[in-house]
This record gives sequence, C-alpha cells and structure tokens, in this order.
Amino acid sequence: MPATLARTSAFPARPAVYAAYCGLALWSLLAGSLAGAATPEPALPALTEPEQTEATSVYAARRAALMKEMGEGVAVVYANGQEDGDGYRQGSDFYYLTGVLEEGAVLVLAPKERSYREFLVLPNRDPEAERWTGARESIGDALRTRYGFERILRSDRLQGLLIDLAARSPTLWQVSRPSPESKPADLELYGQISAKLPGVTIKSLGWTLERMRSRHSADELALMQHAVRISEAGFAAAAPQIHPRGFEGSVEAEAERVFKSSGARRPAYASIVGSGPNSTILHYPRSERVMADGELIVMDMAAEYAHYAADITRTFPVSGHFTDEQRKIYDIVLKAQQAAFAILRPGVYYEDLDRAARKVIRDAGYGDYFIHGLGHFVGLDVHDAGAYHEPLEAGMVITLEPGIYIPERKLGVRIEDDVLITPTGARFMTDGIPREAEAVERWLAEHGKPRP
Ligand SMILES: [Mn+2]
Repeated sequence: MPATLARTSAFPARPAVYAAYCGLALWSLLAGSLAGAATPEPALPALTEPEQTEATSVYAARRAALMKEMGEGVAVVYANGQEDGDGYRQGSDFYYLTGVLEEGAVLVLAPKERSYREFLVLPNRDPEAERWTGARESIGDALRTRYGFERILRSDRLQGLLIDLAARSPTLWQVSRPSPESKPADLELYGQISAKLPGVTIKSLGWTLERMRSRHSADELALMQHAVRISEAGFAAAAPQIHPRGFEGSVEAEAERVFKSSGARRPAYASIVGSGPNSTILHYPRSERVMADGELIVMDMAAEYAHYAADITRTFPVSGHFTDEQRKIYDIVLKAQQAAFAILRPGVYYEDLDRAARKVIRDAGYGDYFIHGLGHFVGLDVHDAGAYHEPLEAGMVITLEPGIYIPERKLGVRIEDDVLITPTGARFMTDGIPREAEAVERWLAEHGKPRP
C-alpha cells in the first residue's frame, strides 16, 4: 500500500547489533546454499491462542530494553488502539511492549524503582458493558501470570501512581512518536502531573521505540514470512477471477477469504483492487467494477497474521497477456524496483533506494507519473515504525513499491514486495508470486481461469 512520505529527522543514529538474529539468518543462508535449495521457511514461535500473542517473556525483554534507554524517570504508554471492521485493534507501540490486547489499558515504566518497575493499568470492570463485549478477568494471580506483570492496577489509581513515581524520579518520558492525527494522551497526563508536582521535566525518548520495533527478532520475521505466505495463497486463489467480465469484488473476496481461513485475523489494510481506469487510483477503495479485455488490474492486498503485516501489490493483464504498451510500462516499473534492490544492504539509506528507483522511471520519461514514495517499513503496522533518516540494518523489513500511473491512458502499474535486509544484502520475502512479465503470464496461465 503506498504511503505518503513526509518525515523529518531530529535524533542521531545509534548502532545496535542483533547477534541472535544475525546468527540465525547466517545459518539459514548457509543451510540453503549447502543444500542447493531455497532457504527453508523459518519456524513459527509458539503463540498463545486465541490471542496469537508471543510468550510474556518476549514483551518483558522489550520493556527492559526500553527502561535501559530511559535510565530514570517514568514513562506512560497508552493502548491507543482503534476499532476497525474486524474489531478492536490494539495500538502497536503498546502491543509491542505488553502483548496485552485490552482496550483502555496503560503501561507505566519506572526504571529507578527498587522493587516494582513496571505497572499495567486496566480500566475498571463494567459488568453491564461486559454482557455486550465479553467478560474481563478480575485482578489476581491468574491475570498477573497471563500478562506477565507483577503489578496490575485499575485506572482510577493512575494519577496517584504517577505522582508517587515522579516524586522519586522527576522525568516524564514521551515514548510514542507524536503523529499529526493522534491526541497525545501521554502529554496531557504529564501536564496534569507537572501541575501538581513542580520540578518535573518532560522529555522525549526520540526514535528509541521506533528503532526497536524496526529491528525485528527471528520470531517476528517468521510471523511476517507467514503473513506473506498466506497473502500469496490469497493471490493464487483470486487468480481465476481475473478475466474479461470478471468482477473486482470477486478478486478481493477470494483473497480475503483465504487470508481469514488461513488464520489471519484481518487484512493488513483495506484491499485495493482496481482495473482499467481504477488501476491509476492509488487508494481505490470500492472494488466494484467489471474488468474488460485489454486492461490491467492492480491488486494491493495482504494479510495480517499474529499482529504482523504483509504488504503486496501485483499488476496483471486481465486477458492473461500484456499489450506492448502495458509491457513497456511494466518493465520500467520492474527495472526501478530492481535498481533499488540492487543497492540494498545494511548501511544504505532509504532515500538512496528511493532515488535509485526514481531515476529509472525519470530516465524513461515517466517521472511525473510516479507520485508516491518508494516504500516503507513493515511490521506490526503495514506502514510501520522506523527511523527513515538512519541507515538500514539487517533484520529490518521494507517494501519496494515503485509505480507508474497514467490516468489519460487508463493504465496504472505498481509492483510491491516485502524485502528483508540481511547481513550481506537483502532478500525478497514475497518470492511466491512472479514479478517478471513473462513469468506473470505463465503464472496466470497456470493459476487463472482456463482460457480457450
Ligand atoms: Mn505498501
């Protein structure tokens, strides 16, 4: 899914080595090449069902790492989730640090405390509301074990807790990056606390959490790879719906059916399925057009599995074969993606990739038709957290999604893949659906509707 890119940098880079990840990646690369076969699929971590969360120790380790960066003071992270068509979706910063899916929850961290440094604050119980949305547990050992917190309090004690902690270590940390859309509940609370407790300072942790989130563990990468595989299965299931007189909605419905029946809770974003003139609309939301012979169809659709997103776009000819004009544009877009991939390795900056891809499209004469950024980080969110102004590192996953959109020709092409940065270069995680034009035509002949 294309993202609008307007990002600024204010904080310096901080190097980090993820030895465990690198060791594993190296091992799988070696194992793959020695066997002369493709790299084996990474093993999925054990998940707690039905929530699809990882072990509580995973989230505890992340909180410990964040507290190490804080050093002192207090941090509050609000759950900040949102309702979507598939129910409540937990805010990703909060989820990353807790694995807790309750609405209205708050995390409090206080690294200088002697005994209890982390607190989970949950809304008061409401028996009448719970008749509608499901029963919630009372606070007790069972809940403390399930969430991995020694201290769980109710929301009415949040202010008192903060005053207590901030009086002993008077720095209040903004952990989540501010976004133009969101209301900064943490800063509002900090304002209330500092009004009662003179001498308290409010500071930003900068890009610390964004960096942590973008440096994926081996388990996270395995979950994302699985989200990719489910998504690819969705494309294959949707292929027979691509034909003259086919319906965009059937393509979308088949793909999403496979996402959900394969264990995805929801699509990672609202599917974009646009044929003909709709192929040039970046976020075409309706999927209600009947395709015609000689058109292209852009399909930007992927699953979220165990809270992790995939993000894939393919552009296919409705008839099964590209016209000469379509093929020309398609090959330019593919070449732009290949140009970015060719220079991708640890230490490269995102904007260098963008420039490399953009040069290919501009040199071909279509610079004004590539109107979005080259890509974005992928992780818990489809447009994930990450420090775009710092060099890329092994273990990060980004999309490469160049596109050319020519409304006057009713012709749009986008090719989007999820790419893992490895210690020595990069690897396509989305290697299950072809990209080369001829391979696309062969794949459609194999997976699509039988044609006369
Ligand atoms: Mn995307």
